[in-house]
Amino acid sequence: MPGRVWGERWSDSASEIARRYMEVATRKCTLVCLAADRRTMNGLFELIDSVGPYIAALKTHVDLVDDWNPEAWAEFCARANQADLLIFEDRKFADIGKISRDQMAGAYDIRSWSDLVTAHLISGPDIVDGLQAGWSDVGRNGGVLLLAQMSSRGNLLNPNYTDEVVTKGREHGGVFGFIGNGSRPDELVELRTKVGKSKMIWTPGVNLSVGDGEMGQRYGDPRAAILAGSDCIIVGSGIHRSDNPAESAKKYASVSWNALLERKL
Ligand code: 5BU
Repeated sequence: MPGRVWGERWSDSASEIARRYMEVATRKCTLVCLAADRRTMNGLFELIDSVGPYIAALKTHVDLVDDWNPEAWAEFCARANQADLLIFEDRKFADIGKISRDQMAGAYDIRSWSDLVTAHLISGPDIVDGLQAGWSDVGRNGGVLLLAQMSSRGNLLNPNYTDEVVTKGREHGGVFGFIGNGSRPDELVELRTKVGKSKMIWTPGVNLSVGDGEMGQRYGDPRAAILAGSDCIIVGSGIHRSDNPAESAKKYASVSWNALLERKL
């Protein structure tokens, strides 16, 4: 069933986690990853309970929750699993391989509950092995999303850097895919050409209302991002700051899913 909508992304994918994502997305008819940027555990619980059915993945910043504690977090992850969601910690690791492996442990123990994490490739390709070792240390599988582009204005990830990241990341089995700039469909088309068909591209910087966000965040149209080659729209304030997060999530779900069906035709 997922093969019919995902085409080569499904048939050419060697990643178990990527397949899991495509299955969840197909089951729930949504290509939305919610950026759950709320700063209290109660705010997070409220959010997951209301929008869980309309999203396929949940993106966290574990270090921005004011009242974080291991018990509440375990409950939050249990609810995410019950809601059939992949858990994605947007930690943007950037250190050498060994330290990245150790950072997967520590107080937050990211390796034990994340399915996906983000990383910069600025320190070289060993970071991917370090992060994969982190998951192996606790007998789990996970996937790394490398930052090939960013949505924020003035970022330093220029086209040459993007090329290097894609060339190195494309061949690595531990790389689930790449972060692309959802606010610029033309850049995404280029990125998709470089990446090929078999790896994921996930995109922050999308919002259904026009205009840009705070502090240099840029936004683009979610449908345009999917048509340009994105496989998942990462939506934060468009959902969690709306008056009715469930209704908004439903809207993003249907826009993203319809765009995927349209892309296949
Ligand atoms: P927003 O509220 O939809 O703007 O939230 C966007 C989220 O995506 C937020 O959690 C950021 O940390 C994350 N993000 C981003 O906005 N741009 C990027 O290039 C990357 C991550 Br990588």
